[in-house]
Amino acid sequence: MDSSLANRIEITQGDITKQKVDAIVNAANSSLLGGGGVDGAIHRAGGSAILDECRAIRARQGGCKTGEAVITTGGRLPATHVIHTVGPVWNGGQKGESALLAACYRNSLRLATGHQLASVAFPGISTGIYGYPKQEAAAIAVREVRQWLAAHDFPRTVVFVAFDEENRRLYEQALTLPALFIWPRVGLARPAPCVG
Ligand code: AR6
Repeated sequence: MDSSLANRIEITQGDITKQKVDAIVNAANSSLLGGGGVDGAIHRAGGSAILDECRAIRARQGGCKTGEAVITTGGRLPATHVIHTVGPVWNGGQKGESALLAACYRNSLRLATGHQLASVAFPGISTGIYGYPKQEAAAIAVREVRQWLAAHDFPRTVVFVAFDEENRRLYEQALTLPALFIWPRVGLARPAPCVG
């Protein structure tokens, strides 16, 4: 990786609600009204100011579609903002999941750039309740962040927050792979069967 880019990407293990960054990204659902997993943890730690702004966004635009993102205050969190993005539910990999997951990262980063936020922390969008395979999700996250940072000055730094040891390893692995490499799973031509 380009060394200046490498300096702008970090991996940390732990609870994203504790991150002192300009924005943490929430793995939300399209209602924007909260839920379990990291979404529940963010709303609990950040308090009602986040939900109030989510409700106002719902009133304006009717929630948030899969792959899109919206931004609110961080409320009581150490982070000043929360970027809420809605990841795809894993459905076998043939339902456009990878493009939607990539869009989550790009649209979240677009908001960070637009607000000139210096630092953004991402959890593994879709890799919990939504069931996205973690290795592929980490590769997509790393690819999208690299591409975005290479083309934009903001955010200066992106932190991948791994909730556990396994996820931390997967991010480390994805960062050591050549840019644009995504583990093959589906859609590859299979060798022709041997006949006769
Ligand atoms: N800090 C960092 N990562 C976390 C934390 C935390 N505090 N808690 C969980 N993770 P998930 P999804 C990791 O299920 O799959 C909600 O109900 C977790 O280990 O939170 O996108 C929403 O409302 C996993 O790797 O999000 C939606 O309905 C990753 O965060 C739905 O779940 C994402 O897991 C979204 O499902």
